[in-house]
Amino acid sequence: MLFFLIFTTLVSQTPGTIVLNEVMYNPDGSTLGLDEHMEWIEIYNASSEAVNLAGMMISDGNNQVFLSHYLLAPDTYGVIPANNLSFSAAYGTEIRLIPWSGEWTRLRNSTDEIILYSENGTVMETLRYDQSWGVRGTEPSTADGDGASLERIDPSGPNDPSNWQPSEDYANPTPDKGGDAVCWGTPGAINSIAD
Ligand SMILES: [Ca+2]
Ligand SMILES: [Ca+2]
Ligand SMILES: [Ca+2]
Repeated sequence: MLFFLIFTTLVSQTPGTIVLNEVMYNPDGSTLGLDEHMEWIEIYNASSEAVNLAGMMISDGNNQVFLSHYLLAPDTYGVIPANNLSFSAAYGTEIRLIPWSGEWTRLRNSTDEIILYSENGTVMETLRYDQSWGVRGTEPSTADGDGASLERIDPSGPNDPSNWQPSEDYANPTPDKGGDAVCWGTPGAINSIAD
């Protein structure tokens, strides 16, 4: 078991193995809740073996979120929520949540940076999202406070608006109390716009 853990840690935390895959930077306040409670980040293990997340870190250059020991299986999605209780109350308790410590890297509703570090401090990737990602014509992006998350289309593709777009699960809406369609992204599951 010890050998297994060391092995997976040493060989797997290289760029492209664990990737940023979905971001809820501006949750719909009327159906989901406040940003400080309801933001979340989804990561994906794109490699062919389990990866121990211990020591990995997510930062925006200010706050630091340290991932705790967790073996993320290959081809599996894990969610890092701003607040576990709020997340589970909204999405249920079946979704894989990654334990973490530190201070939540508040995701600005305009533009912000999300940097993923390996356990030895190597930058694995940087996502610099913008509220303009997903804008169609004069309509604001549905990821910018209208319920959708920002999803990565191809986990191995670039971190730019060609590869990140609002989630599109409006086709199977769960209505809110007022009967309006609600789409809160796909935390813990394959993205709705995945290739
Ligand atoms: Ca936010
Ligand atoms: Ca921030
Ligand atoms: Ca997802």
